[in-house]
Amino acid sequence: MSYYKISDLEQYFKHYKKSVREPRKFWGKIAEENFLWYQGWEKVFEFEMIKGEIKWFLGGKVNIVKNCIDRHLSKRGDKPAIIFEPNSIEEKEQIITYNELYTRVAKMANVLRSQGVKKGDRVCIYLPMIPELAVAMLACARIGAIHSVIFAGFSAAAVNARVKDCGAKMIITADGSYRGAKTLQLKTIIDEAIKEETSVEKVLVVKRTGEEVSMKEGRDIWLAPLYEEAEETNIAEIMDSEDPLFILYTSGSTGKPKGMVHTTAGYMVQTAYTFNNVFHNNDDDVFWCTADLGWITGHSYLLYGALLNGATTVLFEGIPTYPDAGRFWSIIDKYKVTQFYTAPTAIRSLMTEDYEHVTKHDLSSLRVLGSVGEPINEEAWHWFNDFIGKKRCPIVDTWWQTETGSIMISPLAYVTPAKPTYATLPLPGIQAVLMGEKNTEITGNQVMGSLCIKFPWPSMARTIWGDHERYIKTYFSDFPGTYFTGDGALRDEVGYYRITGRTDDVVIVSGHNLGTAPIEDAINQHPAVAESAVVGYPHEIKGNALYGYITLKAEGTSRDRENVRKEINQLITSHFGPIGKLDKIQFVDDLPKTRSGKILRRILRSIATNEMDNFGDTSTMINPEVVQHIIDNKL
Ligand code: 6R9
Repeated sequence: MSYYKISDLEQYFKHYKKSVREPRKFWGKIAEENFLWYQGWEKVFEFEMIKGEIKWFLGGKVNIVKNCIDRHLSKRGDKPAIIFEPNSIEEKEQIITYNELYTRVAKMANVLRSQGVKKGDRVCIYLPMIPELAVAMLACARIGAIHSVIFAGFSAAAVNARVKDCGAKMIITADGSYRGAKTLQLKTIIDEAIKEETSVEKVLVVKRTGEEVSMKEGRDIWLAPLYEEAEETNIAEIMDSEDPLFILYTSGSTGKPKGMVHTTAGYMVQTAYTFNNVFHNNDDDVFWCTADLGWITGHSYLLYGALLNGATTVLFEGIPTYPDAGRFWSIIDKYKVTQFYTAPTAIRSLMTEDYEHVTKHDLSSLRVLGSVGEPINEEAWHWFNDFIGKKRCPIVDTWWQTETGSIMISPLAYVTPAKPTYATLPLPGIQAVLMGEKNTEITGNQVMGSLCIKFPWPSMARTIWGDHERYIKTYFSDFPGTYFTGDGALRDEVGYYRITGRTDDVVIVSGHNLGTAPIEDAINQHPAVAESAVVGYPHEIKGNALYGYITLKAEGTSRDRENVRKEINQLITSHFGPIGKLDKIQFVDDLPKTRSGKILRRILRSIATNEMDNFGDTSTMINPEVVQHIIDNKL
């Protein structure tokens, strides 16, 4: 019996039960049968949740890049590993086979070693979505250096905070990057970020745009001449299962970002396993995840999960609207993409565009659609299903986090059923529970609570870099004995989970707990509405009342605002009764968002409650200019 691929619903339940009853056997077998180890482990896991101490595959020796590349070479050497689609449609794509990827990674690894990078050193990577980014991550992992990718849109201050926090020895960057019609100067931002003394000894610069850059003697080096000279083979470092693989920063609601530390073997085993099952992976597939490699979704599925399974993965440098709003659909057509994995924010924005952008392209290669990052509202779900998947592609609404490393709750394409706005069932190995006050588990169905996981899983982040106390406090203290996700969820009559948003997005109106995500979902069904965000603010009588920030579709802006207001509240009433009605509705041009597309409800809540002097950590915001505009027009 192999547990690596689930074939049908019945088997899903069997595997799930096995994973709960005999987790050692379940994960042990998956790890043993599907990966290359230098040396097997002595113990599958060991943990103490209260102390946030979790270890998997103890004593095992492994290198994740040997598993991503080397072991595929005999069978799949000529198969495309990475398809690179540049920002400009004038520039030619690159089809990088597994053989070619081996050579590129080996050369880059040799360059890094020649520049003094050793096992355990931290390397920050600040690169656009070009092959060098993937290659740099893999090269670090190959030699045991800990990569920390910083999204190449972050400000100098945000880079500075991250570089300092992890004590990076090297930064890998580029002269500049292309984003749609714009060019950004990356090297200048790095210069600014490390203008004062930091731990950084070397800055390795990739040439991309041909921008003029200043090179600091002794610190800054061009990659190209070193890379040309580098040897084409490389001996990988032998890593312990629990050696750190990477640090990835995720924003905290207050204070400084958290450097989540992921380790080698558990991360490898579970990203591979979930990729294979959630996306119904077949050998001739072309997988496309639109997330940037600077996010966990890019790490786990665009890169590691895909390569671990020997799949072909698309790396797209540009943006969905350049040169026109049909770019995504043209890429699907061009490479005959079979799995398309994107975010609700992208879907919501593309569905407001002319439908001709879609119909111009042949999307018949698609087999699976995926969504991640935020609750997907019903309207977006149906548009995705009807117009992109033509009702023949299962949609996997995948719930997970930077901290969880891999997908936790999601339909499995062609195996378990989907239900709009529901992440549905936990994957085998994931013991999801809903917790209520006083640390009690809420059992039964048709209930709501704080989403926790009561048993460890292999790809859990092991700590916050340099701050284990904060790790314990954030994830293991609210509901001792479990991992607390920070999200609220409800479980329906058949046991499917629906994520209702962060628990701080729950508003108590006249004593009723209202999750804001389902209310937004109702609002978004209004034909004039593009996007919405609902937050609570104090109210004399009700305790709290609801404040909605709403953007309208292009054709919606000409409609009478008062009517739209009324209709929105009628819609909400029809779903939740009058309790869910918004007391205030402000129409805005845009909502503040993180660079990965999440609506920053925290900021909107501060505005609604008049606490505008402290917005917390705003370094991840992509459009700070909209905030002032919203404040100026506040109701
Ligand atoms: C993978 C990723 C994690 C938070 C998470 C939750 C929200 C992610 C979701 C979802 C509803 C989904 N989230 N996927 N909410 N449905 N399918 O996004 O990681 O950037 O760390 O964010 O995103 O609130 O707790 P990360």
